[in-house]
Amino acid sequence: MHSEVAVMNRLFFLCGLIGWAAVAQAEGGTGRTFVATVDGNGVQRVEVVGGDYYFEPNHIVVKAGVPVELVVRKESGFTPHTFVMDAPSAGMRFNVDLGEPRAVRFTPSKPGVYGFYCDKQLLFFESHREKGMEGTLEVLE
Ligand SMILES: [Cu+2]
Repeated sequence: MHSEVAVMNRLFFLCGLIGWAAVAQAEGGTGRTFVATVDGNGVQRVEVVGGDYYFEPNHIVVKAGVPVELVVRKESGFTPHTFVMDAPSAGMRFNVDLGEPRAVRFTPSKPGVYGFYCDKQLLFFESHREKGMEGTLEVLE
């Protein structure tokens, strides 16, 4: 009986945690969402900055089948960073060294949620990705 109560309490506690995490995510507590619009040339322009150890914005929403011009650059600092997208099935595969602003052009071919990240890692330390340098590109129909 007692153990059942303990299990129920634990379940309630977990549900609370998950609810809290969902709210924190929706409020963008650790990042920002950018919803791309299609400009006069029919291109979705997106700018992303990478730094120690984040991408801003870290949640990008684009439309499928419309060209994207993604301009990536690095926040000042000595730590090298990259922007890696590895979703060849959706027409998106590139690995860019961040520095001066650089444009990457692609057309997302398939709706879905795709992760991007920095693939740098210093020796045996945590990778930049593990330190939070990652984000999601959401491709809508
Ligand atoms: Cu990095």
